[in-house]
Amino acid sequence: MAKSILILGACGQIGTELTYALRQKHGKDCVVASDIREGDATLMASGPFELLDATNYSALEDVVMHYEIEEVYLMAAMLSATAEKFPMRAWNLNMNSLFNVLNLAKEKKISKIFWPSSIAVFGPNTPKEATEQHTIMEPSTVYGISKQSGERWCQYYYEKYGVDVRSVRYPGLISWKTQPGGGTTDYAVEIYHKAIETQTYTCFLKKGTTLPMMFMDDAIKATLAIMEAPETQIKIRSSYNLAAISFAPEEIAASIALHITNFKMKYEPDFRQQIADSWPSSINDDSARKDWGWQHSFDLEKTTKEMLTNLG
Ligand code: AKB
Repeated sequence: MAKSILILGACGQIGTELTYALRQKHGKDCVVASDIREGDATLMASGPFELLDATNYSALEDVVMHYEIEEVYLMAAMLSATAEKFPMRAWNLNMNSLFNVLNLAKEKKISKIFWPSSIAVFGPNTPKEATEQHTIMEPSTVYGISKQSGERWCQYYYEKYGVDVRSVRYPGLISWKTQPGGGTTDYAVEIYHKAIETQTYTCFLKKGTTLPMMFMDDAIKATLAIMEAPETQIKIRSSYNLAAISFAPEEIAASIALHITNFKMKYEPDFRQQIADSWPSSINDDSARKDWGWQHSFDLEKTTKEMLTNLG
């Protein structure tokens, strides 16, 4: 029998594409999308949708019981830049939604969880290059603190209660279907929109700020792969390092200029520079590659081509 899946935060940058991918794989009626507000017309027409606040345990439990949900993908979160402005709101959203799904699994109302962590779990004292799976963390942002705490709780629920929770540390994600909101790596999406609209972009990070990034198709592929892997292959229950490409603003600008020859970039770093400076510039994801066969497909050139073709 087909399994029932619930996506929390289905209208966001990752949630939208995850909803389409899971519906294609399992059939549209098996995948319930939910968010605190409705998504665009295409998403709303693609299958069942519930207005749902992931921090409201009883509303969440009602939806889970009504649809006999087995798997939950918790994509609702406040990202790094917005979380610095609203620390308590970020903490409440990011932690309470996670506790709600972990407790549903502890009570055997659902059987599997996907929860995304982030490169934001690392901090200024973390070695920057090829950052290892297990290393100094000490995140210095509200978002990073919530993701690191979340990782500890995932591991705890797995060890104490046998909760099957799986997670990857997403790098910055580049996509054209839905815009990101409130992140530090968002510049790597905005730049394509502005390049097409005005052939100019003012970057809020300075030259030389190299960050780990990934095209959305790869992120979705990783998410489906870790969730489908046999339980014995999941050896890390906090969250797996996950990597594809790393680049600085001037490198993405150069890759755009190969297609839009009059493209010009200016730099006006703001408060997000400090967040970016606290994160690694590249990630070692050997464990994900070894344990469940992770492989990325998109380099920067291929990403730029996809973005410009689909947005143009
Ligand atoms: C952000 O910039 O906050 C996110 C992330 C790296 O988790 N994209």
